Amino acid sequence: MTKNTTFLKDVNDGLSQKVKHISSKYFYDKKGDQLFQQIMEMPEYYLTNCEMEIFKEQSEAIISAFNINENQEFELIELGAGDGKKTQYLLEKLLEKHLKFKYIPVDISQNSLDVISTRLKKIFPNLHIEAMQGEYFQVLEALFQSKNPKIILFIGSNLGNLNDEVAHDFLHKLSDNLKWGEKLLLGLDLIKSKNIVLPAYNDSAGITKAFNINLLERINHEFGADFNLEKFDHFPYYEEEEGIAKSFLKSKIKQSVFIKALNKSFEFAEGELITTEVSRKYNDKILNKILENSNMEIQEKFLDSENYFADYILTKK
Ligand code: AVI
Repeated sequence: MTKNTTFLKDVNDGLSQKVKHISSKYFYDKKGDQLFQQIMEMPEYYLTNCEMEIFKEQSEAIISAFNINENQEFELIELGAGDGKKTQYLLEKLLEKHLKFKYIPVDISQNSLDVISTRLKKIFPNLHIEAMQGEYFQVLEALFQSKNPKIILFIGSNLGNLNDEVAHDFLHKLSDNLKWGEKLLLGLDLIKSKNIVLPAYNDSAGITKAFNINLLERINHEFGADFNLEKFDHFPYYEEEEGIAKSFLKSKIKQSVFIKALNKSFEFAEGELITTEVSRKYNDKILNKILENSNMEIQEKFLDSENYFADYILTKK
């Protein structure tokens, strides 16, 4: 199946359910990538600044925790690399130390990979970089072909966009591929109060709204659908006890939407929701539960000054 037919099938399946949903992995077309870049600049979206601070201030300590053998070339693999602006601090320090490594950014978006490769080659002419396009689950095998030791970066709380079961399966699969002592640097947003989390998913400039609605625009473009973008609202939700920020698209009226590529109409009641994203927030207990029996354990945790965000170093046992 091509990427596009999988997307079409997922749209059909998701909109045919009693509780409608479309996966957030489809947010990231070219416009979606740009909107996400803008979200990261929003004052309400604290995640990026907090993790940036950790990388800026604590890269030296993070590298120590990696326990790198200076005589051995290793691979630094970044899953969901995005724009690489945080990783830049780590790369700078690794290069300063003349450590031998290849940086492999992996992303679903070829566009993001092109941007990151061009930018990093300009800043670090000596950096050995080899980008890989694909979805995390699908590229794992290809990534573990080489015998060199690996350090995996999975930052930006990207894990949070997977529900707990999928996150569990993913980390277990990743762990199965790691050798004893190899590390995973896992950046996770921590559970905190609603008055901080909710605005991050509902910025006053309306960028997150545009990011969510762009999913419908994408379906219009790619599959000849007639979603009226004015007739859907961005609806964010967060409760601290649950610790999961959720985004929905809410139908403002009772309406019918035709998708040409499926030759099918879908009915929406007034106020009906389409789930488009979950962004889980974590604490040690939740992470340990997900890691149960994975043969990976928390070795160290780096926090920002507000204690909003954590970069965990996990070690394979
Ligand atoms: C990529 N991911 C970790 C972001 C998040 O916070 O869940 C995506 C995002 N969705 C809305 N704003 C940002």
